[in-house]
Amino acid sequence: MNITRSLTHWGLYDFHVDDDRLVDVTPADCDPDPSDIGRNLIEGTYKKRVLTPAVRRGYLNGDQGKGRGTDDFVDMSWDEVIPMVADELMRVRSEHGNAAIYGGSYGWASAGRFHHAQSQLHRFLSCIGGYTGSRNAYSFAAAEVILPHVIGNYENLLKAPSSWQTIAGNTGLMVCFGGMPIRNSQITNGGMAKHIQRDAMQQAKTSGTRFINISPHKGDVIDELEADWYAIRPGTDTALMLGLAHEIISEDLHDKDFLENYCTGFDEVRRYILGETDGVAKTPAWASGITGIKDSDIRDLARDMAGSRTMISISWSLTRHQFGEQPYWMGIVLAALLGQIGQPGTGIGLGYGVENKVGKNVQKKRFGHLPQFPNPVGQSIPVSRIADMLENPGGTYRYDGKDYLYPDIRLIYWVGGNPFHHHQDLNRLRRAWQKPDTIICNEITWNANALHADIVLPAASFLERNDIGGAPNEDVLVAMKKAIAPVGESRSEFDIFTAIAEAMQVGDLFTESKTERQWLQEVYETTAENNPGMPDFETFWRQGEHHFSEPPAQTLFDRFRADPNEHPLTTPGGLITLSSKDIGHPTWQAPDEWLGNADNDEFQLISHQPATRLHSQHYRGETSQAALIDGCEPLQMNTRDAQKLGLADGEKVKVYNQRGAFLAGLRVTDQVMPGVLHIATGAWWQPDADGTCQAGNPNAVTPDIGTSEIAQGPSALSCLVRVCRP
Ligand SMILES: Nc1nc2c(c(=O)[nH]1)N[C@H]1C(S)=C(S)[C@@H](COP(=O)(O)OP(=O)(O)OC[C@H]3O[C@@H](n4cnc5c(=O)[nH]c(N)nc54)[C@H](O)[C@@H]3O)O[C@H]1N2
Ligand SMILES: Nc1nc2c(c(=O)[nH]1)N[C@H]1C(S)=C(S)[C@@H](COP(=O)(O)OP(=O)(O)OC[C@H]3O[C@@H](n4cnc5c(=O)[nH]c(N)nc54)[C@H](O)[C@@H]3O)O[C@H]1N2
Ligand SMILES: [Mo]
Repeated sequence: MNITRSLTHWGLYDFHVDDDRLVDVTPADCDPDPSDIGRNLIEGTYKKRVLTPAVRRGYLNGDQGKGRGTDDFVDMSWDEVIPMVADELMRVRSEHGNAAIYGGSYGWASAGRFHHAQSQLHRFLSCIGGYTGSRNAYSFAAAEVILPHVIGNYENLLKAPSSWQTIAGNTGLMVCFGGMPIRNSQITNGGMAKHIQRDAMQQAKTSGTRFINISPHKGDVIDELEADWYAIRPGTDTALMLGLAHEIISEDLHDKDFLENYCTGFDEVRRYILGETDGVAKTPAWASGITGIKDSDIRDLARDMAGSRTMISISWSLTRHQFGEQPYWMGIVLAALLGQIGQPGTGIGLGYGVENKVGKNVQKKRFGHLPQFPNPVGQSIPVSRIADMLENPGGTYRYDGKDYLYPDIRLIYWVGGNPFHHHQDLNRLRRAWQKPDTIICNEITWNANALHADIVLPAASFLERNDIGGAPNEDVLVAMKKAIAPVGESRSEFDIFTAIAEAMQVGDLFTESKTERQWLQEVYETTAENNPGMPDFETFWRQGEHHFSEPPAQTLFDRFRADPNEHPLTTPGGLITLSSKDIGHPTWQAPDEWLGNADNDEFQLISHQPATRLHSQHYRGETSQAALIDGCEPLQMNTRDAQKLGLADGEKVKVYNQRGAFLAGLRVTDQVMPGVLHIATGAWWQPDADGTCQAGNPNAVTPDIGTSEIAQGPSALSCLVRVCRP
């Protein structure tokens, strides 16, 4: 038995290998709260593996994409498939230009900084003349675009807000919009050695912080924190914030000095809140009618917030609604009214608990990575406008105040992400996916992503190659040593792109004549140059990991608070922009689909991150499978709703709307509010002949519309559905 330690997005583990087969996965001793997601790897590494290069039968017969998603595949050798890929890339490049190659390839891939799938793809595509890329993330695209206008550099606000250590002992009241579900803290992109969130939350509680959970789901804050639960209709937080602001202003509880010295544009927002510009005063009673929260509760909460040392936390999920820019903007207005931004334990932070790193003491380290060439095409689309782009070549779209044209995509190359898990309205995506001439992907497993491609190249998993892993705002750098031989004929990302680059006569440009080992040494040495006190490469590789010392606690915006002239924000005027001539001010806008316009038998479907896996990865693994009901993803429904529909816990149900349908296993509970359904994302999309997903992927029914013309982010959570027996 060999034990090899390696890193995943969900923690540091020992991989037990017997006769070149992974037989057990145990967490590293140093992790105080390890994640069970790791156990998925034992079976997940082998089940449904792509074992050889494979080409879709209809593609070989020239079916022009018609059979994508339904066809079978023909196994090929690497020697046959590499020239096929190289020739097709060269054909598209010469007939249509490099902009016709879509290499956006969004997705989480695996930990490891060298074989990182998208980095390898982007470097390779830049070597052959470039590609159309994507910008912003599914996670919080709306925030990425609005925050630079409002509060400047958004990175810290989203990923390194004031640390838990400043909350314990300083924060009287923590108001959590979207809660801070502990299931999500299992993850940090890039990996961590220690899960700190549960302990940090409990320490804050012990030191006297009171928690408020504003969410459609009671479980979004752990029971130990004894949070007061304000069940809110999804997508209406902006209205609640406006109601709170109205109460604070009309009771004269707002901090005029802060608004005067650190903000611009308060007067315009104030007039909107009080109803002077549109005749509608955004009173608590008004907000109550929209949010479903009692008028008196809104008034009490507003006074509590103004009378306490208050931290406002807003989960990233609020951005994944139509008009998802607004709650973040309005949340900043609310925090500005309280005037506590930049002081220890108070102000605003976006997404405590969303990933393990959020709320840690963070000093962002500079790590080495695979270097990139500039992309000669220099063009990208907002990440979740992919189906829109494929359907509308030459069409226009508006984004962040400007108009853009969609390119005409002829070839898609996808690695390290699963669009047939992550994109909205998958039936539309499947139709749009018929359009390009060719779709290539490197995949580990035969998931819906692989099944919708023409050419599938088998990728080795992180256990089957050497790499160096770590996240710059976490605590460890790990020598990710190969634990088993590549399964089947799979190859590492670097080997795959090296072979294609060589076939296209750009091998030396792509590899710089360096081996995997030489690249790893370079990645490591860049890291060591930027982080004093690290050993030399050979010692590091032998020792297997380097733990960084913990940086001091941080208070977000403390320097701006101390002297806004000396330390201005990166906004146009250096101050917090509550409103401006260019961008206006935050407003309440009703989404197209929400409980406010639902029919009696409609529900709002919330599709959240899964507790038992990372997105769709290792869906076939044991932790993920153990949580299913009769092979389907569990769907949470309120007890009253289930009684009304005559449905029982454990039953199989069908969830549907005009866009599609999926099956799920019913879980009846009082944790979710009436009118709302809660389901995890990530079940492998498996449509039957009618397009009903048999496994329970909610993106069978979610709407594929941009958040707004500001960010064009995904709006997965603004979604109405009905439920019946299948
Ligand atoms: N309805 C709804 N949809 C959502 C969301 C939601 O809240 N609701 N959330 C959205 C969010 S925030 C996100 S981030 C996305 C996540 O969406 P994705 O990041 O696309 O999801 P993953 O399942 O992590 O996809 C990673 C894929 O990469 C493959 N892979 C892993 N390592 C490697 C490698 O080394 N090489 C190659 N070639 N492949 C590899 C895995 O097999 C897997 O198929 O989903 C979004 N979709
Ligand atoms: N275990 C695990 N952890 C993960 C991931 C994973 O796949 N698995 N994915 C990671 C990724 S990529 C990301 S981006 C983050 C995402 O982190 P979040 O965006 O925080 O994730 P969600 O789980 O979608 O949403 C959190 C909660 O918000 C609530 N909510 C939804 N809509 C509303 C609303 O309109 N108003 C209010 N007040 N509440 C609402 C829901 O009840 C939900 O449980 O999670 C990360 N963590
Ligand atoms: Mo995400």
